Amino acid sequence: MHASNALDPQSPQARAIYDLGIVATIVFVLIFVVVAGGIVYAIFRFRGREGEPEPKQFAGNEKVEIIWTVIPFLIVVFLFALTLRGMNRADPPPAPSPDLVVTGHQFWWQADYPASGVVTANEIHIPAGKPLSVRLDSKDVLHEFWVPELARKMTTVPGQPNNIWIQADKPGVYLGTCSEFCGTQHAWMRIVVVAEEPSKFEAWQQAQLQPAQTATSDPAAKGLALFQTSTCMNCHAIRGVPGANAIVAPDLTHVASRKQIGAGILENTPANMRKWLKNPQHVKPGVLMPDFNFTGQQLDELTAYLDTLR
Ligand code: HEC
Ligand SMILES: [Cu+2]
Repeated sequence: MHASNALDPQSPQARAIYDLGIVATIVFVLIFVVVAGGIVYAIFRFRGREGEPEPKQFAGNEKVEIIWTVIPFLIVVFLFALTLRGMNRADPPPAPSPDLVVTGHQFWWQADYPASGVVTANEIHIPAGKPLSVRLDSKDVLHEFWVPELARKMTTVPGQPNNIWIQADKPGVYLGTCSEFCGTQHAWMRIVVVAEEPSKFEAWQQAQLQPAQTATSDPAAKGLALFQTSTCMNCHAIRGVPGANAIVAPDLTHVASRKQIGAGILENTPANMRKWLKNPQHVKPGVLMPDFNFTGQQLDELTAYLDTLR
């Protein structure tokens, strides 16, 4: 996983935006050079010199005025046409039903795959080479979904879904982020996009569809009991655990299969999971998950249980 780079497009959609940006930049630089160059030339060529007569004075020049109206007009028309083409490539109309629904929450992303029924958080998998129609929504405030290498950025508006297309030319891991200030932990609202071969993607979907296995031996079984009795179920779902179906917070059915905890703030290791459970407010101040003051033993049990959710 590397830092995201808007200047390194990895999909036809992102490339359309990048190409438009490059052409526009070239045009702007040329205009700057011509205008600034003309000024600099005139300053030196026509500077007042000792003993020289006053230059000829005149007002209005039809020829020059037509030229400096027509040329900028043509430039604007040219950029307008390129922009329309770019918009058409980067942002075609959405599919009738989305392949993926991404919902912003303070401060994490929910991901639903309507066709298969997969529900996950903060890490989406996509088949490489295939464009996916993504519907973007929000549960609370405005967020903005942006994976610079794969797609345009798009605001998520509560109750007013927007759509984008996302695609990756080749397998890889791409990083995205919330790019509209949405509260204290806005900067830690990352999304990981894992693009993989279609067969691997299919296998991932099948694995995600499995309900969680019930922990039967300690300490994980004790951890499961703690999960069921510590109000976790008010916010989190774990398919396979009776009553655990809230979606106020990330679905934990396969939390151990994800790369990160807390939308990017920690790498997902058992040690970091324990740290998170010990004190989420310390790890991610202002996060919408309370501290529980668990004992060391309880933390070990919960960590052991969550580690079974692969
Ligand atoms: C009041 C709601 C609430 C309760 C209760 C709650 N959580 Fe959370 N939890 C959240 C939210 C919100 C997040 C996402 C935080 C973020 O990334 O901004 C979260 C994140 C997590 C994560 C990280 C998931 C991920 O994919 O990054 C784990 C693990 C977790 N909670 C476990 C628990 C456990 C175990 C309990 C019970 C002891 C619990 N939570 C109780 C709201 C809650
Ligand atoms: Cu946000």
